[in-house]
Amino acid sequence: MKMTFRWYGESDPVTLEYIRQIPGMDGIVSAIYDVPVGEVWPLEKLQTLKARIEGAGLKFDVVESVPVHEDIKLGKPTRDRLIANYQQNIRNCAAIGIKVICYNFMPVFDWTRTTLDKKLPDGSSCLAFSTKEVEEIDISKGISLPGWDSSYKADELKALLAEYSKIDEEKLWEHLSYFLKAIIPVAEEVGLKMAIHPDDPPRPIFGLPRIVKNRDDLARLLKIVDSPSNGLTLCSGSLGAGPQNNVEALIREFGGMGRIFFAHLRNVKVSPNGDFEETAHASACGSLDMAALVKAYHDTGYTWYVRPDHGRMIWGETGKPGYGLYDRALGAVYLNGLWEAVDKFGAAAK
Ligand SMILES: [Mn+2]
Repeated sequence: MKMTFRWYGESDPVTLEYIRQIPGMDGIVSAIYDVPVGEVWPLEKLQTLKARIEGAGLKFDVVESVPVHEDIKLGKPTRDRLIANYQQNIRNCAAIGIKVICYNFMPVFDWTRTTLDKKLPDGSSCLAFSTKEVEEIDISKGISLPGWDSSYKADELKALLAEYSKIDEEKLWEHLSYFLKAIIPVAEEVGLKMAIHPDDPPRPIFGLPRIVKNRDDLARLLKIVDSPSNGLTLCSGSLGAGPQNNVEALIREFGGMGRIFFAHLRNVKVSPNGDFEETAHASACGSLDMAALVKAYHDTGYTWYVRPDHGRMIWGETGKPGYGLYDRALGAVYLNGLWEAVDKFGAAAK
């Protein structure tokens, strides 16, 4: 297991120099943020980013994410040009030594929360999701969701949602298959792993289809192109927010197949009605048994990348919700501690 930390580039208030001081931190997960979705990331930009990260004493092996253009998800005629660009992005990433690309196939909305600063009893704040609040949103009037800084104007969003009204789950699967069949051979050729991030939360929202939300979806996806380059980002917080998902079993099944290349390890406190909040990483703070998850990775011989996922805002820190320094650093150290304990004593204890 290699510990990494997400960094949003030079505008990120959390500096590489601080990240380097987290004990056991090995690498940075980042992306090119100033190229429009669907276009090619110039090699020079990737080289500059890599040099900056390595100059700070960290590795740059994982890109999160190369976003997938909506036209690809919608299966529009323009998709072939956009897929060719995506193929070129895979080649460019491989050319600078990237080993894993994380991406997702969620229509329109990426991760969705209803609040970014839910106050917890200890005075910290976290991201949270309320099913009732989401159900009350009338999308015909436009959507303003916290943290969702879309470049769409209200009428553009309306048009996009209208296009998706013709796309059901099976159609979206067709479009994902078309995409995978085009990009996985390229990833294979350049020796890079594609790792899809599950839907967050793992259920349809606003009537939009979501197809990467449970065990059967993950198994189906891996079979579409049965290649060692077609793999998963297993996000415990995203999948764990679905009562249908046993995250430990998913790690054992898909990790056992050697198809998990990136692990997002965070805890989440789930209510029976589907509401959830993002807690501190420790098992005692949420619904997931983090020690059992780490042990499952260890048992499957996991050698790939891991990162703490979102953290709370603590100790008066301000900044990008979910992506402060302190709580994620605590998460990284905790996860490294669990790994060391399992590594040294896990086998004997079993
Ligand atoms: Mn995640």
